[in-house]
Amino acid sequence: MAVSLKTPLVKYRKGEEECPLEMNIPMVSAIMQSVSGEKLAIALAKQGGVSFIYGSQTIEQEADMVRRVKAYKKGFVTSDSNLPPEATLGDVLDLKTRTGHSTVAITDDGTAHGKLLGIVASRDYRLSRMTHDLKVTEFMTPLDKLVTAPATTSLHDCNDIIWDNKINSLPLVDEEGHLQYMVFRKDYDSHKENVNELLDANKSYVVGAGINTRDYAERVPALVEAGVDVLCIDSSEGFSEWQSRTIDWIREHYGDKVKVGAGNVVDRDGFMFLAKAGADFVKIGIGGGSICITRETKGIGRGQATAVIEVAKARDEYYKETGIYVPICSDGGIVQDYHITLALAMGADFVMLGRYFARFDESPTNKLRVGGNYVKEYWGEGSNRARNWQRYDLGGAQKLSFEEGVDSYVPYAGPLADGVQTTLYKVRSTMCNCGALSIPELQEKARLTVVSSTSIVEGGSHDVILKNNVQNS
Ligand code: MZP
Repeated sequence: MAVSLKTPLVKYRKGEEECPLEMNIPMVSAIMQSVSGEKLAIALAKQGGVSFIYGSQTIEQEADMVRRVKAYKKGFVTSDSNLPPEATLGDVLDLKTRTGHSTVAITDDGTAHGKLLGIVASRDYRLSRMTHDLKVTEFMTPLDKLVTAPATTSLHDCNDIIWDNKINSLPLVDEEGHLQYMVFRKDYDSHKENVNELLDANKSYVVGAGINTRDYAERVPALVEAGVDVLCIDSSEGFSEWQSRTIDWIREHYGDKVKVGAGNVVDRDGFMFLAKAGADFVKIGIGGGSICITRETKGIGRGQATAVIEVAKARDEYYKETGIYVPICSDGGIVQDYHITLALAMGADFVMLGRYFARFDESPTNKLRVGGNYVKEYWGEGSNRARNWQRYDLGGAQKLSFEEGVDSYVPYAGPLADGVQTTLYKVRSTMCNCGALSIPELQEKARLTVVSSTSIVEGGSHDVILKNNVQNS
């Protein structure tokens, strides 16, 4: 399907300039301890989205996480048995990815959909699969001939490796300097530039990070120094002078170079306030998160769809007035995959998800077996477990006075890449149904209609006995 899910992450003068930071998919991960660690950030960036590393940790810890994501080299796609035997250099791949890989395909854009430039294989791979995929083995030569660099060579040293034109190989080592993979080139010379560009150029994945309105004067410089690409003020209530002051401080010290989103708001006034304050994007949502009990405890918030529709109108109005397009993010409450498409159709430029990403292998929480099923832990930033008082602080005491979030389990869902790819197939498919090949086209063409609860029941399977539910006696 030739559907583009490209979307802007930060504001720009639409029609006059390119957006300085775009995403290939409209998904970002929530600024939460139980969601956005470095592993998830790398896995999501590989799919074209962006993680916001959680801010409810020390400045040093957060900056270190950002640094490690940025140190990870772009251009590698993990794959294994799904590598098509007929793959040759230059092919466009659509690889299914999974962990425990034994081969890595190097593609020109670092995603599974890019052009195949080379293949990295582990020792195991060679032993177990060499005889099966003859075409793949064309990229390989016997292992003993491949060790052309000292075992201490690190990825960063690729520049210095003297290529042996006969075998066209490059050893890659792990963090401790042990040889892990070899890069093989079939006809190195004709692809030299591509390979050099990927392995010598310091391409890294885009990563975001959460900040708060208290310690920004220390946290922002540390994150910028670590290489962060975009920041977001993480707060349950964004329509506040504290956010405006935080943005002012960033503009004063970094001008427009440091990108910062703000939120959360739920109406036109909130959006206008943050847009005028200089936010690079605005996040929408109060009380709709799966782990959130803000509405129950404080009685504030708004239905997510109502909030997104109103804020999207305000964004368009602001663009007409100023020529500046400030992207908006629908944050929280996504349960079904189609909720993402709905949020986009209602006007969101991208969505932020917590529960969704917490379910995957790469989230930083424990995988447990509960009642015969695998689950992962997932807790709110307003829970006693996270104790993120800065997110809920409105200028009072420096503590979490009462809980606004719960500690919970979510069903385990395997590797992120598989989950995200399935979700996006569905999003693209719905877009095709609406005759839309891009997100702006979806927003223009989709027809939204209010449905009754009877219609929702009708929309699922009904009045049949599902075979899966029949107990064998
Ligand atoms: P969800 O994707 O799990 O439905 O919602 C995730 C969002 O809930 C986060 O991005 C954040 O805005 C919000 N959140 C995080 N912690 C809490 C809480 O403890 C919360 N109340 O509402």
